[in-house]
Parts: sequence; C-alpha cells; structure tokens
Amino acid sequence: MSSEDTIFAPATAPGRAGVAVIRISGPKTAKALDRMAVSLPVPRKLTRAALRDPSSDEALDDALVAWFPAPHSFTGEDVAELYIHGGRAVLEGVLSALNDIGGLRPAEPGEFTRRAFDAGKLDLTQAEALADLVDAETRAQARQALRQMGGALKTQTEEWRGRLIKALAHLEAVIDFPDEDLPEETAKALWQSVGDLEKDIAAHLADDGRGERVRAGVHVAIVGPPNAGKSSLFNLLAKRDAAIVAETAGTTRDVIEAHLDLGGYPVLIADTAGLRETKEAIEQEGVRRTKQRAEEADLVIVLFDGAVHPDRDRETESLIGANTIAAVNKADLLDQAREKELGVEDAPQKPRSATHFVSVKTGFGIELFLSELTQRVKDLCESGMEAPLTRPRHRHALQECTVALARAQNANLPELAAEDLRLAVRALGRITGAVDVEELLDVVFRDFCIGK
Ligand SMILES: Nc1nc2c(ncn2[C@@H]2O[C@H](COP(=O)(O)OP(=O)(O)OP(=O)(O)O)[C@@H](O)[C@H]2O)c(=O)[nH]1
Ligand SMILES: [Mg+2]
Repeated sequence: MSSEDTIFAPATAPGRAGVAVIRISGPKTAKALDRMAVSLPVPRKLTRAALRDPSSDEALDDALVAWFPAPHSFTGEDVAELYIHGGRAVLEGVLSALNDIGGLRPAEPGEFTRRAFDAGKLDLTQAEALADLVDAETRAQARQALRQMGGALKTQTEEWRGRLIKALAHLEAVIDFPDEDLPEETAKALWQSVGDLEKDIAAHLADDGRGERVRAGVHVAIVGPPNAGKSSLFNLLAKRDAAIVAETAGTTRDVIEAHLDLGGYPVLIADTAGLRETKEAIEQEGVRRTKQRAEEADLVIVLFDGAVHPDRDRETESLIGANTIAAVNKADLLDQAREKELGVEDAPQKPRSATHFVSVKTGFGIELFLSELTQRVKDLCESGMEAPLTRPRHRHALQECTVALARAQNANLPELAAEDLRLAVRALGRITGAVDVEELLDVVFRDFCIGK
C-alpha cells in the first residue's frame, strides 16, 4: 500500500444520521473534488457545494466541503472533508463515486493516523491517545486520553530522553577525548543526573498501573456467603436485572460481569457464587472462580448476610483486607435491639473503611456505600501524575530503561556505561516512536566541539 495513494473513508459511524463525514487524504484530493464538480474552496473554511457523480453527472448531495491543503492538515497531506447528509444511499453514492476516480482507494483501518504519524504530526503516544479518545466511555477515560493526545506523555518522555542524551554526550566525550581530563564536577554531575533520572522514572513506574486502569476499567468483585444479596447488589449497581436473584442459597454459580460508570470512572463489576463448603461439583467450580476473582480484583466488596450471620462468619471475615469494602446486607431485617448492638443507627456516620450496614431491598445505607465505592474507585484511578502510563508498552519500555540506567551506574568501563545509556535512550525512544542516532551526534558536537 503506497502512501502515494489517495485514500478516503467515512469518518463517522455507519447508520442513519443527520450528517456523515467523509475524509479524503493524498495527492489526488484536489482532483477528486474537481471531478465531483466542486471548485477548490478557501482552505479551512466550510463551503457549500453541490456534489455530482463524475461518471453520470447525477446530483449526489447538497453538501459542505472543507479543504486542508498540505502540510497543514491532520495527515500532513492534502485533505478534504465532505459533510454530507447521513442517509445510507447518499453515503454509498458518494463513496462509490470516489472509488471510481482513478488513484483513489478506500482507506485501511488507522491509515489516516498512520500517515499523520509518518508526517510527524503526532507521535506514538498521541496516536494511541486518539484511539483511546474514540473508545472512551467515561469522563475519566476521555480526560486521560485528551491529556495524552495533547502530548503529556510525549513531552515527559522527551524531557527524560533529552536529559539522558546530554549525559550520554558527556560520557562520549570522556571516551573520545581521554587525554582531556574532564573536571571532577562534570563527571559527578553526569552520574548525578543519571541517578536522578532513574529515580524519576522509577517514581513514574510506581503508579500502581493507574493509567492503564482508567483505560481498561477498575475490576471490582462482589463476594460473600450464599444468599447475602450479592446478585441483588450487582443488579442495583448495573441498573438492570442482569443476575438471577432467588431465596435459594447457591443461586449464582458463574461469574457475571457488567460495565459501570461510577462518577465518571470505568468499572468492570463481577457478581460471584456464594462462598461455602459444598460437595456439588458445579458449585465447587463456582466457589473456585469466586476466589480467583477476589484475588485478581482491584477492589472487593465483601458482603455479609445480615439475616443469617449477623455476627459475621469467619470465612467472609477472613476476606477483609486493604482492598475491600465490607458491608452487612439486609439491615431491614435486623430488629431494634440488634440494630443498637451493631450500631446500625450510627452506620451512616461511620468513617470510611468501617463496615457498612445496607439494605438493597429498602435502599438503607446504599447512598453512603456507593459514595465510598466511588471514592475508592477514584483513588484507584487518579495518580495525580501529569503523564500517566496508559499501556503496558510504555511500562515495559520504562522498566527496560531503568534496568539499563542501573547497569550503567555500576559499569566498570565508560564504554560499557555508554552502551547501557544508549540502550536506555533507545528504550525511551520506543515510547514515542522516535529512535534516531542523528540527534545524539548533534548534541555531542554542539556541547563539546566548540573550542576544542
Ligand atoms: N430482606 C431483605 N432481603 C434481601 C435483601 N437483599 C437481597 N434480599 C433477598 O435475599 C435473597 C438472596 O438474594 P441474592 O441477591 O440472590 O443473594 P446472593 O448473595 O446473590 O445469593 P447466591 O447467588 O445464592 O450466593 C433473595 O430472596 C433477595 O430478595 C435485603 O436488603 N433485605
Ligand atoms: Mg447470586
């Protein structure tokens, strides 16, 4: 597939809509407009145009056209956008007319963005963010994607890389000009900066995967004894009857999942089989899956059955830990005396991390429970970092970088240290998609050759 080709594709989702947008990019864009009887509009101004089919001269649509001549366009090439009526017949008519024009072909998935990357309009992290923004389902996801698309991670990575290249340039000078004694402070400053950089990157890596979590969703599991009301709570959170609720203990046997938007944060919540000793093979498997889910989850809601085990059963108790929210359900069944004993009356005032008393049936305590759940989900997503790592790819590259930095600091020979710094530079370059040696040479010459 040559990038000489002029490509086109609908930029809007398929289906009936008021407006559909078709994007065209490549050297034959102006020709395509001309063939459809559109005289070249003023750049970057929406212009009304009657589109015609080049082969039949039939009217295709009364549309709006925007013209972005190279290089000031998304792809860096000549680009046009056609804002047409969103009916299927109109869309198909225009697409087939474009297809009939020589030198034009439908775009491959991601091809516009790929061209933008090739033209240096955006780096890899920005291209990734663009995909994330299109996929974003919650506000937090959109916010994170927008920040990264604005260059947050790119800028951060380039800043690290700049510092590292400078350190490497100093070291190269030591190697290339061994006779010129490098002042003691310069050598010290060099290794100081490498050490600082290693710490900065390590701090970034110690974010507990928050950026990735915002992309993928916080994994929450509801666990507890059978009949506690786990499925009832799950349905309440999912706002639909997704799981079967029944008086029979052992109703849920499989893991059931639902996507939630909690306060703008994405959550993948799982309802599970009640935990109990059982001889029944299917239920045993269900219990095994519950335990596995609880282990893998970012956050576990431990739900006790207020009707049967008001004193909290041991097994469920043992599940409580740092990543759990504990709640006793069926608060409506607790009698007055019992309520006093358990402190139900104080429940809404209880501090965070204390056990909640709730009734999924009456709604008692649910608001407070939800607000803690939302807060905990938020805590699992927000790192306060300007440029969170959003993909495992970023993390791997940074890990590789810190390993190389640590090795460089312990190397016996400057040549070996330089090789490790070079590997570290490459690892960073892989994040943004820019790995080039020229840059390094430039710095070496600029910083050291003057006056030599
Ligand atoms: N009184 C009362 N009953 C409730 C409450 N929440 C759930 N129930 C009832 O408790 C029973 C069990 O509810 P489920 O949601 O199926 O419980 P579960 O924990 O999913 O049970 P298993 O799937 O068997 O482990 C049902 O009859 C519900 O209607 C509540 O707050 N108060
Ligand atoms: Mg259930």
